[in-house]
Amino acid sequence: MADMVVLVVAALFLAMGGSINAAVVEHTFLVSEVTLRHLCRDTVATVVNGQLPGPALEVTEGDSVVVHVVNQSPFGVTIHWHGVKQRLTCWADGAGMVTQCPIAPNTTFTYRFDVVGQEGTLWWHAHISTLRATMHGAIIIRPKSGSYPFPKPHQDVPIVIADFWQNDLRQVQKDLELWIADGDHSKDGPASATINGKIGDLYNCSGVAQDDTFVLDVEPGKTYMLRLANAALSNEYYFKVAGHRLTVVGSDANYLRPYNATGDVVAIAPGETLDVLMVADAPPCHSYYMVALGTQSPPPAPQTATRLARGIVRYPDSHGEAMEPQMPDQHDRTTSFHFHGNMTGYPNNPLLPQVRGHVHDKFFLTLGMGTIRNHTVHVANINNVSFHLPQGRSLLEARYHGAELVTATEEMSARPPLEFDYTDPVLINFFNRSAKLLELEPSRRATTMRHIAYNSTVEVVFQSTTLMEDSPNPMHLHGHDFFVLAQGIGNYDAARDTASYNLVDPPVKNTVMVTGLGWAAVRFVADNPGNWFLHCHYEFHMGMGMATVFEVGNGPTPETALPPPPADLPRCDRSIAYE
Ligand SMILES: *[C@@H]1O[C@H](CO)[C@@H](O)[C@H](O)[C@H]1NC(C)=O
Ligand SMILES: *[C@@H]1O[C@H](CO)[C@@H](O)[C@H](O)[C@H]1NC(C)=O
Ligand SMILES: *[C@@H]1O[C@H](CO)[C@@H](O)[C@H](O)[C@H]1NC(C)=O
Ligand SMILES: *[C@@H]1O[C@H](CO)[C@@H](O)[C@H](O)[C@H]1NC(C)=O
Ligand SMILES: *[C@@H]1O[C@H](CO)[C@@H](O)[C@H](O)[C@H]1NC(C)=O
Ligand SMILES: *[C@@H]1O[C@H](CO)[C@@H](O)[C@H](O)[C@H]1NC(C)=O
Ligand SMILES: *[C@@H]1O[C@H](CO)[C@@H](O)[C@H](O)[C@H]1NC(C)=O
Ligand SMILES: *[C@@H]1O[C@H](CO)[C@@H](O)[C@H](O)[C@H]1NC(C)=O
Ligand SMILES: [Cu+2]
Repeated sequence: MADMVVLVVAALFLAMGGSINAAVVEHTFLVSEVTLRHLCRDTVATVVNGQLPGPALEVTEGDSVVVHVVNQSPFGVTIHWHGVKQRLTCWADGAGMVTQCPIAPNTTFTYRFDVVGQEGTLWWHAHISTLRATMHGAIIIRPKSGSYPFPKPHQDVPIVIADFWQNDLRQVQKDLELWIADGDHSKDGPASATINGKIGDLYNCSGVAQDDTFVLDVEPGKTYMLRLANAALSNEYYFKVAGHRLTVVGSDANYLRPYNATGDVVAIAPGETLDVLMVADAPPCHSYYMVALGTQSPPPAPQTATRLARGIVRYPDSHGEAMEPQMPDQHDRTTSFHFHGNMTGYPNNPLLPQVRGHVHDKFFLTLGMGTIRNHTVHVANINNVSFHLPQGRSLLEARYHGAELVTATEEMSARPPLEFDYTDPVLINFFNRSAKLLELEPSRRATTMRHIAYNSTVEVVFQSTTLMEDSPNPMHLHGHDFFVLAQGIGNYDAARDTASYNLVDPPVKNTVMVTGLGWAAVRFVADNPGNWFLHCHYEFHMGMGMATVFEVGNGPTPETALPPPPADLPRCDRSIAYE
């Protein structure tokens, strides 16, 4: 295990209008394999600095971040700074084969970027293959002024929800690329959920309870800011603390108008973050479980074992059994839909006037599953095309150097090729496929991209489909935040649904949870040149092709154009295994 090297170097930047203070936050991320012992078994995992979760990046808004990644693992790796806007630093976005080739074993690469105009919680994770299961950590961004739009909390508490796998994840990934539709996948699943890397107290090893529990010690009367991130590969989670009110004040490093979560339960999709205030005002003679419960679609969708992790909120005088919270049902979709629907932002966002004005590009994107090779191999897709990563060179390098790719790219269509009843329940059952499903499921693979002119206002309506399953889709865009204008159940109808758009105070997010039987509408301003991945944050949907890329053009001036790549950008070496 290597020690984390953290240097905070004060630096003075001369800006046009005078001088401002900003710091450089510098870390070394040593990537290596460690053996974790959980549930009676040793599991080899690729981690950063010997830790799971990895080190938290703590910055003040306006800081510069420098992270030296030293790869001592046997795999090519990249690290994505999820939600960091990366203005003019697309090269540091870390999306494998989209913005860079992987950092080869025994080599290093330094990520350099600024964190500007965002406050709250984000997270970082590996963005190549399934390595993010064990390579992830929180990013905490504090306001430069020291003041929040709510009373300053007593303490920050990062809460990273994830899942713990005992399968060989590289094999799981390979299986995805050739997912045999009728194969046996019952063993493909995490062994448990985790809170801050700990599996809790619900699992036994040879009949002996494991006690590996995250404990938050609180002082009565104080307010705690729970900084939640969902790093799980595959599940949305409900999170609740027995006996405590949860007030939501931010998400995806944007402030929200504070609201009390109905039933004091919050819903967090993979990729999402939430800032939640919790006042330690419960009777201090008890301790209280915090529970993270994975959700899943009801049958006929295939069922997995319940995913559940517990931590404890402990008061100085706690004794006896901890109190348990009443959780929603794991099949409950309504609580999540309303939880997300209750988010509103602040009306003073500088991009809102542009978002209210003329929309240059409108996309209607269907999200679903399909098959290739005469119904035998399962894929996920957007507008009926399953995204295929390019080989040998990243999309951004191909663009920058004007080079051809081995695999040609094609323009992603603005609308799906066919109109059908996207949320028809007859399509869900893939164990016993209807004639309609057999007709609609054939899909194909391609590397799709869509060119967007600099400074365009873009609208994307995401429509989940019930093709072979009715799971929700947490859609994540790199390099930009978007305004979530509306969501609904059933099939989107522009004539009817644009009337429901919130153009007054929409929440600003980088990940939108698109409900399984419905749609969500977002808009953003394409003010950041680069090649930006747009994908579902369910690892398996992404791995199976539910993705595409927005290629945002350069602006008219050097200050609005993508600069050259850093000198140490990893070389694309075809001999390196990218999985
Ligand atoms: C990386 O370096 C180590 C130690 O020198 C060596 O054992 C290993 O084979 C190297 N790995 C690769 C892929 O070159
Ligand atoms: C663990 O053991 C306890 C006590 O024997 C039992 O009540 C519980 O159901 C077991 N849990 C699991 C996940 O096997
Ligand atoms: C949340 O609930 C508390 C206690 O009931 C109340 O004092 C507070 O005003 C509520 N906050 C919001 C934003 O509704
Ligand atoms: C907000 O939550 C409440 C209670 O769950 C729900 O009735 C309401 O429909 C939600 N609002 C939106 C816009 O989803
Ligand atoms: C596709 O699969 C069906 C059913 O297994 C089979 O009858 C048919 O011949 C196959 N078609 C092709 C072109 O391979
Ligand atoms: C498959 O579905 C059809 C109707 O859609 C039904 O008649 C048949 O019994 C189902 N078969 C099985 C094995 O469930
Ligand atoms: C997708 O395209 C294929 C081939 O063109 C077609 O057979 C299939 O019905 C389409 N499905 C959907 C959902 O658009
Ligand atoms: C972007 O577009 C808006 C609205 O059309 C315009 O006001 C603004 O000046 C443009 N910004 C740049 C940098 O081109
Ligand atoms: Cu998805």
